[in-house]
Amino acid sequence: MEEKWWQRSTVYQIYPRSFQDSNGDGIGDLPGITSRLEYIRELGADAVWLSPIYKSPNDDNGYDISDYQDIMTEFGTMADFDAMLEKAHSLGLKIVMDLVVNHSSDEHRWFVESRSSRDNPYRDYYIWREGKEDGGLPNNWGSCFGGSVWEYDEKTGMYYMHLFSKKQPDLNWDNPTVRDEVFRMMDWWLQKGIDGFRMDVISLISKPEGLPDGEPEANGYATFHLAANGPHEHEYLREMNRRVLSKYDLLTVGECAGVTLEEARSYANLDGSELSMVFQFEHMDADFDPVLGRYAEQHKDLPRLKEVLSRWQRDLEGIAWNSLYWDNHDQPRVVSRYGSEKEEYRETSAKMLATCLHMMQGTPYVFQGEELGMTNYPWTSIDQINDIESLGNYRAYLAKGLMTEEEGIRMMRRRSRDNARTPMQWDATKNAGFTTGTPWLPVNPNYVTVNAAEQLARADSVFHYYQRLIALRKEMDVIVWGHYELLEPEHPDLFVYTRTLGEESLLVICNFSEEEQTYKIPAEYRDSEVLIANYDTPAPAGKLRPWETLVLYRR
Ligand code: TEU
Ligand code: CA
Repeated sequence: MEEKWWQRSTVYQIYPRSFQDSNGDGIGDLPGITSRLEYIRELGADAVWLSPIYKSPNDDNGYDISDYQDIMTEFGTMADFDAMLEKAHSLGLKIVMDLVVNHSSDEHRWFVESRSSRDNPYRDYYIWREGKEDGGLPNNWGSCFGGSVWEYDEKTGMYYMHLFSKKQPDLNWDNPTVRDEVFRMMDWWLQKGIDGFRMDVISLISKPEGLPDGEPEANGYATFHLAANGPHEHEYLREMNRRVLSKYDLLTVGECAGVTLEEARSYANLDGSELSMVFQFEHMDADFDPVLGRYAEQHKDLPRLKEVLSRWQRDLEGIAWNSLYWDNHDQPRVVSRYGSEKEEYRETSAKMLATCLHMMQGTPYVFQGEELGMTNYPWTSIDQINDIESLGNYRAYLAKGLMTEEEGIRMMRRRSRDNARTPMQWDATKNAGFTTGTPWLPVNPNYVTVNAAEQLARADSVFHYYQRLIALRKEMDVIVWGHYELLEPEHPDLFVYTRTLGEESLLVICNFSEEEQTYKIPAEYRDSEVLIANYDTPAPAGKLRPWETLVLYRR
């Protein structure tokens, strides 16, 4: 099969609000991004995924769009966008836009029309239902952000569905006019010259027939994931592909909440009939509490994490394409999650985690600041939190008596999406060089030591380590195409795997712990070249040091 450009690429994700402010209002913006594109080029990434920059009232920081063909006021103008796109292309960087079309903002003119009367022509653009006979809600699904997915609208006496906030009403994809509108809008952006789409919760667009109740969870509601992989999902994506995507050479990645491996083989099939790849969540769930889910004490379970990642490696090979990620704007920082925040180990563990992911098959995604080993924020009060999901769930859990305030704050430190959204740490000057004003979210106090300027100036920094990993993928077919095999599946602290392509093979060894581990390198790799490692001296025979990683290459 002919190689696609995105199969050897690494994507850098920007959360625009937190990347670079250019005018001192404390909010990142498009001119700010433009001024930092060289930095991304320096890292070696091939493409940038921009979280939403469209017009939005910012109930969910841009994931609630009120005009798909205009720019968010705080971020700049369409002229700023065009300048950014041009600069990116001149540097050889592709631009992948976030496409949020499972829902719009309630301030989008479609919804303003839709809610105005039962027979408005836009009524059927959204999902309206009557309450149950007994006066109950149309069904028992719970929103991702806490509470029901149904909001009662006085004006017309019916409920509309919102899988996310009530300011994010779900679009009705079963209405062909909605699909026409969305496809036309996508084409408009593609005509501008963008290089792909990251499709927000695209797995949720086809709702199941009859919207049946589900089994309630600890919070009293059935999961909104009941809407995942619905009856017309693949039909709609194939239609999108046929009518829009197939006309261009794009990177498309579907964010697929609730996706199974079986489903992914269809979404991300190498035949190109739907999308290039998906973001799956199974490995993100591997440390969740079995009952309380993600807002509970984490359970590091390396055998489980290995099982999940290895299964995706194995079962998509030759059939579909993987995306590889630890961090994004919805996840706590991976160093705080699976590595160490301790100063003596932070960088070592960040490099280990990077190696573990970047030696796998798929397209790696690096979220802003991950390449510096940025960590979670030490939140001390709920008042510091901005994220709608964190606030909604915090309130819901407290109201249900599932946790105390103190436990709630501890959960925010472990889990809040705002851990990923604190401003990018550029240098050691005030506000980490992010803004001259007051940043919209606080800057992590560790910016004085953890920042890009310091790391660019130091050869053994996390930044330069990522740079090497990204360059290796460019040079080595075995990283792109090698067959994956997991070794030591049951080991509680070591993640070890091989990649093999013809005569070439890699042995990837990762110590996911602060303890020294005993490990005997398999005989066939004893004299192999060290491709990359996070210690600059060889490990003592039969041992691995805290958070150690090394990749051995043999041919
Ligand atoms: O997230 C979708 C999603 O599935 C959530 O469950 C997400 O994984 C959760 O917040 C993790 O804790 C997407 C966007 O990435 C997110 O930022 C938006 O808030 C959401 O859709 C609604 O558009
Ligand atoms: Ca600004």
